[in-house]
Amino acid sequence: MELTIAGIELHHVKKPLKTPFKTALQTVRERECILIRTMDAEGVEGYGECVAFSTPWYTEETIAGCRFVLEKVLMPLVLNKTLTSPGQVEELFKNVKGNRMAKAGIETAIWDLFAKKQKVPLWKFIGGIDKPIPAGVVVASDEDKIMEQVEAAAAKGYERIKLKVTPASDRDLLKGVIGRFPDILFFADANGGFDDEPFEKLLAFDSIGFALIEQPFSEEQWLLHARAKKEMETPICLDESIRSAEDARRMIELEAGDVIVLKMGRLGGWSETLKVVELCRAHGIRMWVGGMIEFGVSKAHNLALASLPDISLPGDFSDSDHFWHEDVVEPEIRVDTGKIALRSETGIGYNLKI
Ligand code: OSB
Ligand code: MG
Repeated sequence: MELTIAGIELHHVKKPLKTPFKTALQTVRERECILIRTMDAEGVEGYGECVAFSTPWYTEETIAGCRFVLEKVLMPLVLNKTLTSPGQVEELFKNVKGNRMAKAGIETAIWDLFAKKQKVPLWKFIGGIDKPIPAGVVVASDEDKIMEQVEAAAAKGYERIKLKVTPASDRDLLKGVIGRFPDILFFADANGGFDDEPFEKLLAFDSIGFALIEQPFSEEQWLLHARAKKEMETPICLDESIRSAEDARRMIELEAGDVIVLKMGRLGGWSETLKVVELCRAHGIRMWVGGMIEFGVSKAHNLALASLPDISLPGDFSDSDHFWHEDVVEPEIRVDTGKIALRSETGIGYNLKI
């Protein structure tokens, strides 16, 4: 098959979160993104979402910087090009350093376009299997609201709940929450918050009952993560550190982690993400699909990724109405008894409302 990228449109979106989202690094109150619509010469459309934040607190990129890179650098590299596979986009972008979230916005849109041209759902196009995707939600609030938010999430049927933690978190409170819901899998996410603390502070989180702890130290702290893996029973999961398949290889070589969170924005798109999946499969590393307070386009791509048989842990998959009064896709993403059904429509299976 062959198609020509005839057009690319960028749509800026900014929406308030229903409730502030507190991490060790930042409290997010409103979210911007750039939605990307690409079309081929016959008018078939593919959708992507650039998931950089307004400021560089999670990765170096920003929405303002991404707009520049998209318009001035990346769009000219793909416009009017004829492609035979979406894997070629990576090659067109190879002389552009970094800027993975900007690249992923266009690259994922082109994967959607190819799946639609072939008239198959994206999950099928990438070799996934049709299964209900287990939903997972993140509780990122003040400590006095954790119990009530976990209760609400449990009532909605979420099988997995991720709690944001900092060195100052009340460990007895966390233990109490986890002990109260024995059927729910609890993850901890530190977003690098343990960097400036004595190592023992982290060790004190080992016996709380978390199924894993995500990114205790910041992205470049490979040696500290290797020490954590050696000294702790709780599996160490890397998020921010994994920006490429090379980073995943390094984690495996250095024994710096047990589990990887896949995020297509952070990895630059589908091609690099599928390389990480292959590497983890070969080395028996467990994986799950992470979120970044995303809108429906990105979530739809993430759902397709989670359909791969190698993804063994529940990801960050919440209902559209968890973060948003109104999502950008039609229909909205719905959790039903703890699961999200894959769509049988072609491509990502959701339409853009704009
Ligand atoms: O570290 O996983 C993270 C949100 C923004 C940036 C980074 C992270 C997160 C989350 C939210 O934890 C996950 C979600 O969107 O459900
Ligand atoms: Mg994380």
